[in-house]
Amino acid sequence: KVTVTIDGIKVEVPKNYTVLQAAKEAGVDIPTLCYLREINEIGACRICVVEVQGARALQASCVTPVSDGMVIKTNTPTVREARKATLELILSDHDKNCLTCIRNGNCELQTLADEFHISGLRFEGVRHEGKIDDQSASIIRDPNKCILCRRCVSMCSNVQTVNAIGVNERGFRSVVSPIYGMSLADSPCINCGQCVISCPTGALYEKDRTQRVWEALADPDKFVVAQTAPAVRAALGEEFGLPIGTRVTGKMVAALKRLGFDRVFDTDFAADLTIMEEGNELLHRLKNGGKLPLITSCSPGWVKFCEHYYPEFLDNLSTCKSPHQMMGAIVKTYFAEKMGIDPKKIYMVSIMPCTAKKYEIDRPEMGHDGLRDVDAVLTTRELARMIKEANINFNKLKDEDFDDPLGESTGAGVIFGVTGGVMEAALRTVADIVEGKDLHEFEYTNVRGLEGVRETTVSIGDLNLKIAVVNGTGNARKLLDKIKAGEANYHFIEVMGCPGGCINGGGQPIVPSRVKMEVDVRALRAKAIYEEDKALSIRKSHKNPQIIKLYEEFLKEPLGHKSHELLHTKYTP
Ligand code: HC0
Repeated sequence: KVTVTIDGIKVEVPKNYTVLQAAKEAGVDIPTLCYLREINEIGACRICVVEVQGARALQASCVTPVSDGMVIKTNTPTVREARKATLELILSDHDKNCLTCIRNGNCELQTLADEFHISGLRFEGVRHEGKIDDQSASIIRDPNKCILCRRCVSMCSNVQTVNAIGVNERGFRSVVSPIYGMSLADSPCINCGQCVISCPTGALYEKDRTQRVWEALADPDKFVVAQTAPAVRAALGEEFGLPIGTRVTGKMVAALKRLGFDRVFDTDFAADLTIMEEGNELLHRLKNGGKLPLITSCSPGWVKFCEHYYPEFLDNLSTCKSPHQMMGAIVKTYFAEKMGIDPKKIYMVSIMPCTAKKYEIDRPEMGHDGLRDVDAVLTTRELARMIKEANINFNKLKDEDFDDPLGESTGAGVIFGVTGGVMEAALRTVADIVEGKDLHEFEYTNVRGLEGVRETTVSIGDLNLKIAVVNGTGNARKLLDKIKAGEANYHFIEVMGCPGGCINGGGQPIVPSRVKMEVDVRALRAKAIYEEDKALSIRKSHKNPQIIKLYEEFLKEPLGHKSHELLHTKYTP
């Protein structure tokens, strides 16, 4: 430990701390901009500068290590003036159309400009005029809003190891983009959107489909169906000022009904359906010498990562479509038939915490009989936008239930939203099938947690299943490299493309860096998911009465003919 004095306050902190961390400990806030805890700690923007006694120049607190006896001042005229000048220089080359910016009200640059009382701009000079890249199915890049903080680059390269974007050119001409100025659509971008939720400004954002959905809702010839992903309910409330980790399932359903959706179904139901298919796929592969490890394929960012970087593992991917695609296929067949609706009139909208789902629905595999399984994907943020636009007082809504029959779901379905959830849901069902009974012990807490890679062995009957759970494609890369090197082997692996799983998807509410410094957003949202699991009376997918009915009335059996036609696909290099 070392002792430092910050603004006259003495604190004892570990000696590997930075000045920024020590200040936090002392209760002193230092403004930051390029800083993103544990992801981008590079001291590039110099908003966080402080005076360190004895040092010749101001020091960037996010990268300056503490030393014993250090005396730091965070609020002197020199410090304030330096920070203000930096901010004004950034603003001098920034598109300042804040009122029409997607991040208006949730922009870290705007917040700082307000806090620093920027009332005029001293510097006006040459400005960048970059071209907006809107070719990707998921993500739009606006270089005119980019402040070169590199948060997105660190996320894309160091955490996700996708390396789709980097800093190109040098000096004033520097630009964050894919190489050779190509579009994100032509780059190895996996559409995970982690860059979007890392961006402090409006330089990266999702391809907004709210207008398309408004048009569908207004079309009397369309039967518009919504489905909501497991993780949306654990985060949507944040857009309306509710604390991180507030569950808003009932309000979310009520809001969707107010918006005019003809039916509101639950992707959790389809997650239960996925477990029926994928659990049996695992048992089938184990029994018949199929390709192992079986690797989950419900995260479209992960699937694209696998296609780009590890095509030799494509046969390992589960052939199950992701749950929301399965839902679309079932709505446009089973449900349409039951209701006597022409499937061509059904407009299927998936509300997802994910930007990659926007890309997934356009994949050629994801349709049948000339119809797309899903017609539009809205992120959690876009749904919030629609609710606000419709002037619905979200927080005052009374809880409502999902519609029948595809709104019924289990605790196993809801935990899909957090890393480890698909694995646990699958184990709950596989164990019952193998043991031939309704087991009372079905919480697999050893597959829970937010560590990047978790490995364990689970004994079920005669089976000793070696399993791994991975979140974030950077961790998937590590694990696959180990398998390739013959250093590890498994029967079943769950991979989610985003760190923490869908709760931290690229379509979720954007939490400012300064809040992420204080709390683990992922842990809070995960808690909400596990609470919902506990609150549900049925917690195993195969016990879902509507799933049982779907098989009786339509699919007949898992991995059967109809399932293959509608619910499965294949990924080829
Ligand atoms: Fe997920 Fe899903 S759990 S990918 O993480 O499998 O996005 O929430 O909707 O489809 O169910 C995201 C979340 C989903 C799907 C489900 C899966």
